[in-house]
Amino acid sequence: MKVYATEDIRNVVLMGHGSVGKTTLGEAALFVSGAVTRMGSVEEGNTVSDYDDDEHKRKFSLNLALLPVEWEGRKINLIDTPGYADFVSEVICGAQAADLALIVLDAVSGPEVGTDRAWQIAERLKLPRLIVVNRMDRENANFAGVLAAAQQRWGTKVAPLQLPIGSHETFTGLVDLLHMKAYMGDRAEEADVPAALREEAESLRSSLIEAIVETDEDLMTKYFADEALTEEELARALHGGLDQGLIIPVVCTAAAKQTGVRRLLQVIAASGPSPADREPIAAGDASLVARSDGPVAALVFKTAADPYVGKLTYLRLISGTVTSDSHLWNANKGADERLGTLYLQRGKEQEPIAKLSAGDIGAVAKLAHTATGDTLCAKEQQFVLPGIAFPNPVHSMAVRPASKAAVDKLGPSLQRLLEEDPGLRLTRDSATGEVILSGLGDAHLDVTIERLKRKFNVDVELSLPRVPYRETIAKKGTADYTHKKQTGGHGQYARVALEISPLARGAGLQFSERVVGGSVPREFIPAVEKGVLETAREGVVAGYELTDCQVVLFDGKHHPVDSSEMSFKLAASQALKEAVAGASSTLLEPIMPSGSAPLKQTLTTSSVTSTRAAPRSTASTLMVA
Ligand SMILES: Nc1nc2c(ncn2[C@@H]2O[C@H](COP(=O)(O)OP(=O)(O)OP(=O)(O)O)[C@@H](O)[C@H]2O)c(=O)[nH]1
Ligand SMILES: [Mg+2]
Repeated sequence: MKVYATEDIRNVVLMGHGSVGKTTLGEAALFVSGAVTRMGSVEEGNTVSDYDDDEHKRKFSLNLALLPVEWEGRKINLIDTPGYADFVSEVICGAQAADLALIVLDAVSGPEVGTDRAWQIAERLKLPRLIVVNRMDRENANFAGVLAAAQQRWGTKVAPLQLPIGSHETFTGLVDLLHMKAYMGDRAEEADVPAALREEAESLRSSLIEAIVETDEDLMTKYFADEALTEEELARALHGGLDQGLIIPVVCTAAAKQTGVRRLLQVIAASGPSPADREPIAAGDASLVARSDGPVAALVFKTAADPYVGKLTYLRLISGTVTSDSHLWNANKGADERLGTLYLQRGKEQEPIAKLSAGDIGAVAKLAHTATGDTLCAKEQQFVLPGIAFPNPVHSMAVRPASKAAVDKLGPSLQRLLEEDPGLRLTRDSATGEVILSGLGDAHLDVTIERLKRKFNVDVELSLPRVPYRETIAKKGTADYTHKKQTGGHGQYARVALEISPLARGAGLQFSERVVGGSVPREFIPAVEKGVLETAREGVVAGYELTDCQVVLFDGKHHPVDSSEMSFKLAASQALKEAVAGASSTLLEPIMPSGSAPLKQTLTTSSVTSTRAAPRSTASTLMVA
């Protein structure tokens, strides 16, 4: 593909609820533009976008995919994203690299939960929007109903740019309301507006013109002066209004049949914003605009692992020009990166390209230090672009290697998956010692586990994270335990008497001694303490750490030959267990830090203060070598 100038680039993210036809729309765009010679389908598992085995298996998208097409002198970088909620990080990454959001609606169900999620992301990133009512060939397709629902949800700036001709089996084309022409079939053959639709088209056109006029003062003046408005003027104002988010045009398609797809590409090419139309991006004190002669600044919006070229880094060039075989500086990591070949990425395929103009999207392989959200720039002129904000994980499972072979491979393999998937988190729960994998839902973790197996042949088991309960006591207890093994040869002997008493919540476990007369020689007291602390850590009653009590060694006995540190440690351990057994042991459940709803109290009145027993949220992050 040739190198396109910034003004001729369109970065367009496909967003919306699951299963509304985003991937199919991308596939149809590739097909009608000639980028592919055969149209694949999600059912057959041969679309360019859903190339991952897990996507084939599930028949829905899990990753974002780049689908660049050329149309009417423009390079349209379509970015397909998943509709399934668990994979929203991919949607956020895709939207971060785009200048226009295509909000895809189903022609029967209209706006849905996933649509609202997509809308919020586009709103937060201030992305101009275009609404596509797809699957018009379905039974009960209802363009007018969907349009009304969209206007109700998002206001009058939602305006129809097209009127479908027919629906379901009779959906054969559409009327372009701006030019008042009909475009028939998958090849969008130009025709007159069908007489039966003329009246409806006229009335819709006037509401479209009103919506366009409202975005442009000069045009407003002419309009109210009843002066005629030319199509060029309207097209220019539509472009401006769309770019500023003042108007949200609605078009219609049946992607599976490619009907309406050529006109959609035409609308994007003619009216969609180019990177040069976007607001300057603040990077520290600097303010960057999409100029190829400007300083180099690129945002990394995706990291993928390719079986052939290895780690792939997707970047959106905010400013400047980047060429193959050059060096860039990772401003976040403070490290040099050698860029090998620059690629145009289409699905899983790479096509080498010489350079990228400002505003364009490309990929490079094998960067050493760079992760999603980083900025690449020139070492001499450094910028840090605003990073990418990801939602906090909501679903956590403990992960364990399922076989000996998996033990060493687990850490590095999970790290690789974390690089690719910013929605994942890996932590170690300092309270239970478990490795916790967190994500945006159970499907998210299931897919991650399958990828571990498929990509790295690592078998793991997932289980609900252990709640870091604690054990404590509700009343005083004592125990006097003798450990004795004297069956000839070097025997073992130690007698330990302990007293335990409850302490305030959060006090932890405290050990002290008030041995008199050397009943327990000084050198063995540390062994007693060690025995007490180890047993407390393992838990006495239910295997949870014993806490918030005072343990006092107050008496004991030793044997001049058979006593040793080991025998006193063992005796201390047993003595503690016996003391707890008589002191009304209690299970404590962690409570969330203040301000969050406390978990239900366990058996007794007292509950853990957050200082001693670390609730899950304070778990430390695991660094895998
Ligand atoms: N009848 C009809 N079916 C369509 C059309 N477009 C897509 N489909 C079907 O709708 C289903 C979902 O299509 P996808 O392209 O996977 O939808 P998606 O929005 O990418 O779904 P997610 O990846 O889950 O977000 C598939 O069975 C498609 O064949 C269309 O225009 N008409
Ligand atoms: Mg899809």
